Amino acid sequence: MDRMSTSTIYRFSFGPWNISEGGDPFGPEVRSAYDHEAKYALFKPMGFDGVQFHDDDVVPGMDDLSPEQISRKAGEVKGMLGNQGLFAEFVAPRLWFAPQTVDGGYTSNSASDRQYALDRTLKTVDIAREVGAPAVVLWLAREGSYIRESKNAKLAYERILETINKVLDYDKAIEIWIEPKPNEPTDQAYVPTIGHAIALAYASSDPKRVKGLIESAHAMLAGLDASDEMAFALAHDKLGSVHLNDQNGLKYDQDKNFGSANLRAAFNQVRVLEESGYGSKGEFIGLDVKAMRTQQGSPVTAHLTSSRELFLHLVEKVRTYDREIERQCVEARDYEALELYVLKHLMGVG
Ligand code: GLO
Ligand code: MG
Repeated sequence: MDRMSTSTIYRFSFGPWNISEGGDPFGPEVRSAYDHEAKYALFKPMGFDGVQFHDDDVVPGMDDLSPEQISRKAGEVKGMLGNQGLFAEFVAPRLWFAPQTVDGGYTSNSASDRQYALDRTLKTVDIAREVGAPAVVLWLAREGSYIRESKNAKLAYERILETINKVLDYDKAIEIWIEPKPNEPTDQAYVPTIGHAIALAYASSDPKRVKGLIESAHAMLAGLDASDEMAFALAHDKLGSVHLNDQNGLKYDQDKNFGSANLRAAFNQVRVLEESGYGSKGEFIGLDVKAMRTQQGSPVTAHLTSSRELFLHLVEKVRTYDREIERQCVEARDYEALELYVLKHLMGVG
């Protein structure tokens, strides 16, 4: 609590996949598709300045295109963003759809699959450069296993690090933000927490350029407190971005609206971000939320605007949180009183 920021003006981002048609593993889509590129015109009016991308959100069908075609398409998207006054926050290689990534990319047992994953990631870096994004995000979707004996875990960690170093070497400016997640789609992932991600950062050939992206729900799926995960990254100056959302217990990754399952946990995430001045160097408040399948209409965007609004209300709650009461309670080690104060403050009762 030695550095308080009370003036950060937050900038928000989301990815086009957050406006979706409501399909799930047990049923088809329930909303009509909304044209992918028409989504860019929605951002600003909704209060968002940043777009998060998968590589093939920028360049659909990129595996079948030449470097020149990829560059032309990415340039076109850059123009569309410019027309809307938007920034590309990051580009993430989608390493979980192709036949070559069935058993993971960087950690696949097949040398040709690993080569595909590296080549695809370097193309993602090219795309990031074209659209002006400062970072690639590695959500290591299938870098894990379904049975422990199927891969050599030590080798897998070495391979992930080797890939990170190759990316750092390929482009001397790009940052890598690792988005940890403990499971889903694999049974067990190799980079389940921010601690793992930051260990990889320090072991890499350019630690300053390797950071983390913390998704609230992913931390909860690991049984951890998302605000502590964020604090850990912030203490190392390694919080590249966040994916704020919520999660109702240990089940599938729900991507619920921020604060909708645990308001107090959301308050603490906002408190930690505020206290550390997150956002003052241009970092975005990224959301990764999914509309309820029951919601009608197209496009459905209420989950995004509600999560943004809730974040801003919580910023107000943090800014009006009485630090003197907190100080007195902490000094007297009266945490019962502190707890009641926090809950009443959140409820808006005196
Ligand atoms: C899935 C992840 C996913 C990533 C996105 C960007 O669980 O949260 O949505 O955030 O692919 O890397
Ligand atoms: Mg995410």
